[in-house]
Amino acid sequence: MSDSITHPLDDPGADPFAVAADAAADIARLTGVDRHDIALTLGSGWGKAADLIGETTATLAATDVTGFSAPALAGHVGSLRSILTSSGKRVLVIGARTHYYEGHGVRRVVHSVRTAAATGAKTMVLTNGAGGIKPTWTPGQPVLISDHINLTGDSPLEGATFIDLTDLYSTRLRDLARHVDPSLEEGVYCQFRGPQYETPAEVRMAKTIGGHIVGMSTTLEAIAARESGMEILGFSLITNMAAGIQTTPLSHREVLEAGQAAEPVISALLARVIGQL
Ligand code: 8IG
Repeated sequence: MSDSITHPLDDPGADPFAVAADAAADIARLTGVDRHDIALTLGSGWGKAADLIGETTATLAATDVTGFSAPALAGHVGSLRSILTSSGKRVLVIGARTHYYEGHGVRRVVHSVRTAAATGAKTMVLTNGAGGIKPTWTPGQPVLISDHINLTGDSPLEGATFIDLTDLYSTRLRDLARHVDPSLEEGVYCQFRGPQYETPAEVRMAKTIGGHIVGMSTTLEAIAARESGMEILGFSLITNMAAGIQTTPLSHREVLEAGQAAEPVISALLARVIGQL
């Protein structure tokens, strides 16, 4: 990659937390907001939520913030927004996710989470679009993430950093989300490396080992968020039934369309949940 030579996280001697602190200083300077309370990463299908959370006081190009990369994919928005809620909370909305499958390394995948922590955020809300394994689920349905299985074989933790992952997806925050919408179901999220979707056999494996949702993000970010001491809430939008659960081939277009159709409903839900945090 042409930018990899100068990317601050690609220097093996760099301290990723120092780079995150620099990014947080950029955000404070460019937004005029010294500290944020909540961070929200918007995955596919969730993009409209930002408009409903509160008043946007600043919008930044992710590329103006230290260590952030340009978005790899159309449909993924490369911006950061600072939002003021009606209850006076400051929300940092991250519309620029770096995926593990982009191959830039896990430091770049979790940089936004470490930056969010460095801005002061105590709560990390992670959203994504994903495939559903539970046969009762339908495309367009939002579900809470109750736990995860990290199948990337990688970790954002460096060295002998033994981090407890009990109650990683906070029971307290899930209860709060269900208070807003009692019909919310939940499941275990399996992160595959991607970018190919799973084979039907891989989906059967995920089901056998206790998974309900298949996706290509979130678990590495959640681990980094826990390492940084944040409380985590995770949502998946089921945009498609996982391969083999649905009998027709998966297409990226279908995934985007399911996301677009569900967007107003799930965005309103997310905004209401954030209003309760
Ligand atoms: I949207 O079916 C979306 N993202 N791994 N599998 C995986 N990621 C996804 C899927 C899916 N749908």
